Amino acid sequence: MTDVTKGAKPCVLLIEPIPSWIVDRARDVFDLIVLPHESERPPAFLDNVDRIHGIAMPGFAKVDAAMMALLPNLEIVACFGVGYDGADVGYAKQHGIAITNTPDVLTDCVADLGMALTLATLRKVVEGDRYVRAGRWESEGILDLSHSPRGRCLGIVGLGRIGMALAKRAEVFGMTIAYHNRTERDDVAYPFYASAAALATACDVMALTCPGGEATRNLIDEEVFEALGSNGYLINIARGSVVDEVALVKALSNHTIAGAGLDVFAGEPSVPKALFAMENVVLQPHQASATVETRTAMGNLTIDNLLAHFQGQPLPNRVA
Ligand code: NAP
Ligand code: 8YV
Repeated sequence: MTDVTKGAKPCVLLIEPIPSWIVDRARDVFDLIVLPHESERPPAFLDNVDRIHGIAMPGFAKVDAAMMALLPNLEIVACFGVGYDGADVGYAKQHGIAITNTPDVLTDCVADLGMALTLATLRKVVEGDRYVRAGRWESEGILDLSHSPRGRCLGIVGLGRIGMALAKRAEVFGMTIAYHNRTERDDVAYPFYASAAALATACDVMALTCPGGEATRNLIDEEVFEALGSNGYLINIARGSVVDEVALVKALSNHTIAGAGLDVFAGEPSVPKALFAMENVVLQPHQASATVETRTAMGNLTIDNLLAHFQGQPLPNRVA
């Protein structure tokens, strides 16, 4: 392990985008190599692979086995995000590479966007904005009526930190809560459903707040959309990979479901073009945690995890 107490700054590869003031703070304490994108291989990276002991990466970046294998002295991958599905956990475990993340500090902001998407979708907030800007209010009269969240059931897939924070917000807006996890919780009274399809049958709005990765890939599929039904809505603030996107586009086009609020997509930043023309869909550029306050806290936690590692201290947020 590189020992920072002996003077030399440990060499860390930082994959962008990470806010500039966090990069500046990282530069103060690490010998920093900045990679504009995980797929790039500039000489500044390739000529220094032996020196790199740590990686700081956005939660949605891909640090796969091939990337880690390039770095013979890699000791730690610190994710700038709570989701770490972009890092190859199996390879890291096999090679004694630690993985850390940034839980808790982003929970409120992500839940806020989940609630904002729920309201925007049901209450036609973005559609209404487009309607006014296009002069249609004046030329066509009032917008079609929207729907109240009050009295509707929010079905949460992944009732963890963010799911719970979203549940609390939804209750303030008069919604009831149900959920699906792999394991039933013994500390909440919300009804539990053993599958996503069973939850979809019972709820009006389904919100996704579970991790991405192979275990949840395409968990929300055609069967779930059929069960959610023509008055049902999907809100995704988890990962694009959790949803079968082809089935989603079909369900929205055929009105199998009523609408969707989406912050995340399977092939980000590419978004299925068919969604662009749909009035009943609200789209966001994976920005649920993207406030100055939260991204600063996430950046500081990412650096704290790296520093703890290089100082031989216990890691605050080790996940593998
Ligand atoms: P968390 O506290 O670990 O909660 C995850 C929940 O998902 C747990 O309740 C877990 O319960 C459930 N879960 C795990 N695997 C599951 C599966 N295969 N099927 C069904 N449920 C499953 O994590 P968190 O801090 O709330 O974060 C959740 C996720 O939100 C992250 O992993 C990330 O992908 C996403 N996120 C997105 C953004 C964004 O910008 N849009 C920002 C932050 C986080 P069980 O273990 O009992 O299954
Ligand atoms: C960020 C996220 O968008 O925490 C996560 O899992 O997806 C988000 O907070 C991302 O990690 C920023 O790098």
